[in-house]
Amino acid sequence: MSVPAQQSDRTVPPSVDAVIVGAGFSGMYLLHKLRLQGLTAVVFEAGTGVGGTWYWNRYPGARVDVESLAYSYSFSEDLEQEYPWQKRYPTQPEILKYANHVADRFDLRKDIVFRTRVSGATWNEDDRTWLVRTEHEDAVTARFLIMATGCLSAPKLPEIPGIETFKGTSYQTSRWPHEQVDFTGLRVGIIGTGSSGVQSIPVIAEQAAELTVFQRTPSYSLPARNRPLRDDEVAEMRANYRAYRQQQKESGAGVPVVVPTKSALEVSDAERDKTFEEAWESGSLVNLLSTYTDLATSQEANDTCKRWIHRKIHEIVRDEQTADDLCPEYPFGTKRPCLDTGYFETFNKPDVHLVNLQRTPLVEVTEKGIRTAEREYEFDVIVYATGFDAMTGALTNVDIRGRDGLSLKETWSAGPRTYLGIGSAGFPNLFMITGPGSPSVLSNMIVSIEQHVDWVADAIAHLDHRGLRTIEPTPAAQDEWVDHVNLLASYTLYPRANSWYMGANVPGKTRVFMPYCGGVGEYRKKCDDVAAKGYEGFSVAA
Ligand code: N01
Repeated sequence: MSVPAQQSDRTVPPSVDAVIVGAGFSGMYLLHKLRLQGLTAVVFEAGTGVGGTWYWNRYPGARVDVESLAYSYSFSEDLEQEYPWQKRYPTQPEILKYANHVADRFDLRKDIVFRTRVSGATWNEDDRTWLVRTEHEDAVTARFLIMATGCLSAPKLPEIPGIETFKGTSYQTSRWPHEQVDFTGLRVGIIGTGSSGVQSIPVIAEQAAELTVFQRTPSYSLPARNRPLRDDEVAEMRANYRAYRQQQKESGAGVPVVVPTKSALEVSDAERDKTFEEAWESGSLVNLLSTYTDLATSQEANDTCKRWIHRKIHEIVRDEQTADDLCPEYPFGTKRPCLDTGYFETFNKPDVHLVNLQRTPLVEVTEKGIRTAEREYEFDVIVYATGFDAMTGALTNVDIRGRDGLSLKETWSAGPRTYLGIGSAGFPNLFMITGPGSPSVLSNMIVSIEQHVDWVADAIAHLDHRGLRTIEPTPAAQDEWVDHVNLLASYTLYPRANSWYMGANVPGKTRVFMPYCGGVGEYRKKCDDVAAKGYEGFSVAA
C-alpha cells in the first residue's frame, strides 16, 4: 500500500462532469462510481490524504462506534470478502489504513487534488454549469457540484476569551497533529466531554501527570467491550454479507437490531433492569437505544433508562460528588451517546479531576491555564474537544451561489432547507451527500453515504440518458420535506436537549433539528419512490 500522496504536481482539469468536494468515504465512493458511469470527475480535498473524518480526528483513543464489519463499504464484494478487519471497533489509524487501501485499490488518487480547499462555486445559467473556485485560485467548470464534505468536519473552538494568550501547548481533537503527542509528566486540561472527550480522556489520563476535565454537559456512555474479531465470526459474516447488507438498508440506523415490541412502561422493574443490563453488556449503542419502543418518544419511558444509567455511573465512580456530576439530566439518546473504554473508571484515578462548569463556570483562558469562577488552573497543555459546526458548517463555509446569485448560506440562515437532504431549491445540479434532512448522523454513516452516492449517480444517469441537463428540487417539494422532517422530530424527545443535532452548540445558529429521524429504511423507500416516479419533487429540464 502506498502512503497518501503529497502531490507536488497539482493537475487541475479546466472542465469535468463533476466536481466532488472532500475525499472522505463519500468522496472516494462517488469518484469510483461516477468513473464507472464514464463521467470525468475531480475531487478537491483540503488534507494531504484521503479519509475525511478519519484523516483529521487523530486524537488519542479515536475509534469508530459501529462494528468494523458493518462500518465498511458494501459496493465491492471483493473488498468486503478480502479486507482483514482485526478489531470489533477499529481505531482511527486502522480505519485510515482501510481508506488508503480503498484509494489504492480503486486507483482514486490520480483524480484527487490534495491540499486544496474549495472556496466558492457559482452557477452559470447560460451554459448550465458550476464554476468552482479553490483557495489556490483554480477555476473548474463542472456540470455537477457534489458536496461530500461530511457532517462533522467544520471544527468549532469554544467562545472563551483568552484562548490565544495561553503560553503552553494547545491541541484541538479534530485537528490533531500527525505525529504522536506525548503527555508524559504534563499537567493537562481538557475542555469538552462529547464523544471526542470521552474517547481521549482515558488515554491522556494514562500518560499525564495530572488531568483536569472541564465539563459543561455530561455524556451518556457505554463500555465498548472492544476485542479482536474471531475468525469464525468474520467467516460467518462473509458467508452472509449480501443478506446482512440488505438488513442494514432496511434497518432504522443502518445497523440491524432486534426491533423492540414493548414499551419500557409495560414491563416490571426487574425485567427492564435485565434488558438494560444485557444491552450494556453487549457493548453496542444501538442495542441500548432499541431496548423499548418508546425511549425516544416518552419522557417517562426514557427516565427509566436514565435512572438505570445513573445507577451504573454511581456503581463505577467512587466519589459521590463526581459521580453526580457525571450523570446527564437530558433524555438518554437526545444528544449523541458515546461508547467508551474506561471513561467513568478514569475518574477514580487520584490525578484526574472533574470540574463541573455548571457549578463553576469557565471564565477565560489565561497565559498559564484556565480560570473558572472559582480559581485558576495551571497547565502545560490544553486540549479542546469542543466539537463542530455540525451538518451545515462545511456546506455554508463554501460560498455557493445558485440561480441569480442566491447564496446557500443566506438561504439557510434560519436553518437548512433541503429536499431529501440531497438538493436545495435554487441550486441546480448541486448534490449533498448525507445533507441535513437525511438520516446521516443518526445512522451508520457508510450505509447512508452509499445510499446517497448510488441515488445521485442514478439521477445523473437519468439526465444523461434523456439528454436533460438540470435537476433541482421544487420549492413546494422542499417545503413539504422540511415540514415532514420537523414533524417527525416533534414526535420525539430530541428537541429537549441542547445538542449539535439542534445547532444548539453554535451561538447564533438557528435551533432546528437537522437530521431526518424516520430511519434509514423508510428514508430509502422514499428516495427510491421519488426516483421511480421520474424524480418527483425535482424539476428536471433540458
Ligand atoms: O463534539 P461534541 P465531539 N465551554 O459537540 C463542550 C462524532 N464523533 O467532537 O455539550 C465548555 O459532541 C460541549 O459542551 P455542551 C459523534 O457523532 C464520533 O466530542 O455543548 N464546553 C461538549 O461537551 C459526536 O457526537 C466518535 O454543553 C464547551 C463538547 O465540548 C460528534 O462527532 C468520536 C464549550 C463538544 O462535544 C461530535 O463529537 C468522536 C464551551 N464554550 C466524535 N463549547 C465516535 O465514537 C463546547 N463545549 C465514532
